[in-house]
Amino acid sequence: MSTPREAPYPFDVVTLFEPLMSAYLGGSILGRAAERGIIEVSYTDPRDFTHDVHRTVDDGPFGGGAGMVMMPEPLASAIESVHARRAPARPRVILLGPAGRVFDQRVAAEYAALPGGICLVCGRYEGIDERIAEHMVDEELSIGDYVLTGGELGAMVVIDAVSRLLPGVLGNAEGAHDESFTGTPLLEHPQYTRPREWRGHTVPDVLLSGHHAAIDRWRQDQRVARTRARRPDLYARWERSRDEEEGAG
Ligand code: 21W
Repeated sequence: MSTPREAPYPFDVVTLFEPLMSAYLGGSILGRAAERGIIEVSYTDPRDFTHDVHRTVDDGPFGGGAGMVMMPEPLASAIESVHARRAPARPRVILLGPAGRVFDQRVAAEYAALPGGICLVCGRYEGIDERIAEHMVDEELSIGDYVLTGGELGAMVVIDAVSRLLPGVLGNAEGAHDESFTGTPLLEHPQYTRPREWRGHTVPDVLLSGHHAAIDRWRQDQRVARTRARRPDLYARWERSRDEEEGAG
């Protein structure tokens, strides 16, 4: 998965809305991971790099049109201050935006393995000046085909998905090992807990049988059937990788 590290995994976030993000990321499992020194999330506000009394970070678009565009200089200075603070490490600079490569579990694993961590740049308003994307950013990343009001939710999605891949973030050492989208891309089997009968609905008998081989077989059948029914795209990928394995072996 990812190599063990002695220093915390460094996340940097360039955002106008630190309170919004730290309220979420400071709680729950990620807050505990930060307290335990497994991750470190630092925030940089482009507004701190303005020089006018209004601390202006946006302006209307050249060529006309509705909405505001984030100006290049405050963003550039914010990104440069991250590099200065992290040097000699070189975090990958990732711009969150709807036109980027689409985030998935493979991208999360790729980021988790980066020794220098990642710097997530969030835009607000109608986006940012294109020259930042061209000259200050290593790659652009989308979290899916829908339109948000800014990059902060995207950055939080990335931090959450990357963090849970780091050793020690989840309770057990095995952690994220056996789940959907890692290894064979199948969905998970259904799971049940007590009571055995809830409002007249029972738990599948095989799960109460104590027959572990039968349980494993049932779970695998469920994963295949559910993936075929709900995610034909993933099912096709799984069939291909299975056929390739058979061809090679
Ligand atoms: C929405 C930024 C629309 C830019 C004409 C030319 C981050 C996001 C975002 C946003 C535009 C992500 C324009 C999936 C998302 C994000 C705000 C483009 C400007 N008009 N993943 N250019 N979807 N969204 N419009 O929206 O920042 S990750």
